[in-house]
Amino acid sequence: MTENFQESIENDTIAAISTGMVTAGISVIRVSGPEAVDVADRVFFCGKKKLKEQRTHTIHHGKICDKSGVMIDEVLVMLMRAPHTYTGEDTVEINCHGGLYVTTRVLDEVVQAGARLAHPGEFTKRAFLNGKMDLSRAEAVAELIEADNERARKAAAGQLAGKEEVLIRKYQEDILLIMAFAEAALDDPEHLSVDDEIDHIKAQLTDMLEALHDLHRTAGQGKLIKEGIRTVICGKPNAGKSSLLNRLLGENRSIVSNIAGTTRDTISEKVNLGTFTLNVIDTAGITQTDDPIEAIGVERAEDEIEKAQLVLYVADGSTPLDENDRQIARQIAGKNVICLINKMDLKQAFEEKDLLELLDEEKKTEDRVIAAISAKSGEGINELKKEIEKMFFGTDISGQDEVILLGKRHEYALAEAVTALEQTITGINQKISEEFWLVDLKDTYDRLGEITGDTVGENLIDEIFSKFCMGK
Ligand SMILES: Nc1nc2c(ncn2[C@@H]2O[C@H](COP(=O)(O)OP(=O)(O)OP(=O)(O)O)[C@@H](O)[C@H]2O)c(=O)[nH]1
Ligand SMILES: [Mg+2]
Repeated sequence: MTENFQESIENDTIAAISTGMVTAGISVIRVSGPEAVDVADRVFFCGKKKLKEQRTHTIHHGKICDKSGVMIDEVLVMLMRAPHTYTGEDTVEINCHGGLYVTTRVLDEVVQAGARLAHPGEFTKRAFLNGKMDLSRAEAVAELIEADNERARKAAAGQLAGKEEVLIRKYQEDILLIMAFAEAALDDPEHLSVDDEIDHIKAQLTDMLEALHDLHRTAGQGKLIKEGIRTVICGKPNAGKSSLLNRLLGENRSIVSNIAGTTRDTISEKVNLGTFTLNVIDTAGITQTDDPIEAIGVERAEDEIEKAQLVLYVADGSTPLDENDRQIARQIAGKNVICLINKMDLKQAFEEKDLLELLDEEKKTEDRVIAAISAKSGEGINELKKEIEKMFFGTDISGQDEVILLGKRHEYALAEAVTALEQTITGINQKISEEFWLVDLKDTYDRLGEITGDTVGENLIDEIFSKFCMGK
């Protein structure tokens, strides 16, 4: 439980730069701990005013000075007293000017005045240890900072708002009630009987198992949202693959030319499409070739198709389908494919049904869509984004409401909870004595507790917070 760690809270005052280490208009230096206000009073001057005598949650204008009284910067200071602060401790935030040097100088003064430099994630760790948030919400802070698309932000914000915690604690509560009843029945067999309630208990646990399975399945989505969809752009030479990458990126990253075989090696880029992210690999055109270098490129393209979660097959709409397209159709069989008929701005040399026929002659692709685009003009690109979103997430962003597991730790803990719950139900089905299946049920409870942080060890807590950024 959180209380187990209470004695291990280091009772000193910590400080760090909470804004990024880049030159900016303003930087924030956060100071937290029992001495935070005294430390600030040693470096902050505003006439005769002492922060110690001021009300909580007030802002003060003044200057930070060194020991000899020379001004280092003109600042705004936010005074926030425990317990209504992020860490649950007395906190002072100094808004100074955002030059790297001046910010570091202000931090130096704060440290010389008695604060210790904070470790990465130490403010949030204190928030957790002081019971301001459960572990799932504390981790959501890091997820939110790292989020690079709207789906990731939304999932992290939901977790920060406690959506996952509330859900997990609800299951824990249900388990606790069953355990309490079973244990009461063991103590008082004359008046209470588990056997009388066993069908009801089993039904309840079976429903819970289904819900936990569903929740566990969201981890796949979480991974896609966080890490991006591994996407390969393939097609025959000159089809417009590199033009498509450039169009998606909004910049000329990959060399485009009318010479077939321009792209020789694979090129990887992270493409942020607003609501989700693609990890796109542009490849060499697939063709039969005697050129040994081009052949290596083709081999790499084929390897990338194997590993891809999404294949964007670019067909050149201005030239007839040929043997190269047939070879590609074989390569992409069984994958999630979006077939793009590119160069829709030019006279078309074949129709959509011709491409469908070609694909169907080869093995059927898992899930495929055909769309016309022009990588050159950008026509059809928005529709392409929508198709990808539909293929991987089912709905647009407004439909993303459920809790989505972010992070392996949550996924593993939940998988173990599912296993323990399955064992509980198996035990009940086998009519073993409740003392035995109660052990598995308690295990389910504990595994769920790993997500909220109720049942994790101190080492794990340290490990989790050490991955946070400095100043958070
Ligand atoms: N009209 C028109 N031309 C396009 C379009 N897309 C690409 N092109 C042109 O087609 C040629 C080949 O484009 P690339 O993007 O280099 O094609 P690629 O598939 O990467 O070619 P390789 O790397 O050689 O395999 C260039 O001259 C592009 O300007 C399009 O939508 N319309
Ligand atoms: Mg190319």
